[in-house]
Amino acid sequence: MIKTLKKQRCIALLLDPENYDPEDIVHLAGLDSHSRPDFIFIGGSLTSIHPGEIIGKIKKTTGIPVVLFPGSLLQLTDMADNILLLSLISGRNPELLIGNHVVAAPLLKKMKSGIIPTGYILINCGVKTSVEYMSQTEAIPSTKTDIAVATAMAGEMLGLKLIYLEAGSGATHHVPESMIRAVKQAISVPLIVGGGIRSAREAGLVYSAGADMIIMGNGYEDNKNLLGEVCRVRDSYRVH
Ligand code: 1GP
Repeated sequence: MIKTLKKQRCIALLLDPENYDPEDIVHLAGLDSHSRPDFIFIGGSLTSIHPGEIIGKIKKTTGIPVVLFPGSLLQLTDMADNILLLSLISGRNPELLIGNHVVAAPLLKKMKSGIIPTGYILINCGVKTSVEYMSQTEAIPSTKTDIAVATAMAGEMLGLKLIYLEAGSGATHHVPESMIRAVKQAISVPLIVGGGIRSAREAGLVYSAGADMIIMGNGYEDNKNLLGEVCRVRDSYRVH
């Protein structure tokens, strides 16, 4: 995934196993290349359904690469092409900075999925989101660009291969463009941005601020046509 992100702008569709609808897979399998996401992220805050089986079905039916975006250790599986090894570097919860990684390391070592060490940075964009509550951390205020920049820089210096600026699922607005722009200028690893992107216009603003990939979750669940519209915006940012 990192190689692809270094080459071109991308979009990932986030599916939560808790809201799994087999119709989504049928819909995704029928899309042409101009309306298909580059990746499907699977993950969520709660786990009553293990993502492994769903990932297998998505890969077989759609051929789209799947990335595990684990909400907790309970969701680990090697069915995905890649696993984001998330370090919640905006927070100060030691379990999410190193504790869970120690528990998971022996299992991850045996897995065949590519591990992507990821600096996960929560930005407060209007509401307290599930991830902020569940992680028992405080998100960086959306006005504190300097703190977000320093956090992303520290993540890269620690060796993380990807920075994820996250407004959180259901955020009232996406991460501000000024913050995206400043973070992008300060790092050389790919930057992904998600949370609160609800229209093709907003996707365009986030790309134009410098996001290498945007993540869309609720927007797709509410309106399946939005995916095609956002993919067209993505394509307009690709060099032809
Ligand atoms: C959440 O960034 C993702 O982790 C997607 O957020 O559901 O608001 O699109 P939305």
